[in-house]
Amino acid sequence: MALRQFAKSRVIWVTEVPAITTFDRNVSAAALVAELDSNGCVIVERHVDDVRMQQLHSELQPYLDTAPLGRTEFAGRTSRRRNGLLTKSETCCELAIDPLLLAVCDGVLGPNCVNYRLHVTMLVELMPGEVRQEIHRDGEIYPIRHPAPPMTLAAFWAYTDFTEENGATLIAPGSHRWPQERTPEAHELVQAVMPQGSLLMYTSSVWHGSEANHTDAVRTGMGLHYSLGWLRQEENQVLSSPPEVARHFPEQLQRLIGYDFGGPYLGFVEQGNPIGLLRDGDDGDFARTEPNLNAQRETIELLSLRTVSDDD
Ligand SMILES: O=C(O)CCC(=O)C(=O)O
Repeated sequence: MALRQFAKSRVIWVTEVPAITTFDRNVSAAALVAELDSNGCVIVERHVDDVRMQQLHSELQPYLDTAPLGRTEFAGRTSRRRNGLLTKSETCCELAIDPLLLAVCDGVLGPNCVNYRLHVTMLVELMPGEVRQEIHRDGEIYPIRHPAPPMTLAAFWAYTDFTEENGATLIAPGSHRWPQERTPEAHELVQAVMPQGSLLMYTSSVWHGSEANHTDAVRTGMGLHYSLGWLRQEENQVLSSPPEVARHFPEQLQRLIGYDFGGPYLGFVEQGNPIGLLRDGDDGDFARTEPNLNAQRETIELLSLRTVSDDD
């Protein structure tokens, strides 16, 4: 609610209509970071062209067509899902290191970690008749009260068109600033309606979930989400892409999935930096961290977690 004064004697309350701001593909990373900070969510329309989307479909669709139906209410009993997308699609590997997206990660996650990670890769296909998903916050997987600084950045790509009727994701704009206990009312949820190739982004405290699919066609989204480098990733990326697979990825992607330190000392293997596992004849320097990581860590403001005794 916002207080608006139109004349000295006349004060009325106006309900702000929640909305997701949509930009075209020429938008700057800075504008997206600012929008995510103020509204918690944003759309870049048609970020990827039809040719690239066709390529993505030809690589991934066979896996989706053979996926089992979901076995929980959350996964959707009339939905099909696939994970481990990097091993299934070269185009997906390219999108995971999309320069605009990583520049947004720099701005959103960068202030709270020295390295961020690829958190999860997923295809979510809502089949005709699927019902509304439980509205949730992605940050719920960590035992941290909301609102919290962004722990994850969801990049949810429209693999098909997202329409009101076919189950476009429901989002509560601005909910990244709501207290832990506040859940969205019906009028606070809006759908991320967007054409194929568009990119919806939202941060970890934002309430969201898929809407019901009332059409005869599927609605498919592709999630490539990112997380702070010192948090456990949702999908075990290095088991999903073991060294013999990951050695064929671009180095930036290798590091992003976990073949790198996640911060000073975080994630070393015996010879030091795990990137060495992907290089022939690299037996490393046995360093358990890198001086630049220690220096970068010093520049990051400390987060404080509330404890029960803080409430006393
Ligand atoms: O499919 C969607 O629109 C959202 C899915 C989602 O948020 C999830 O499964 O965690």
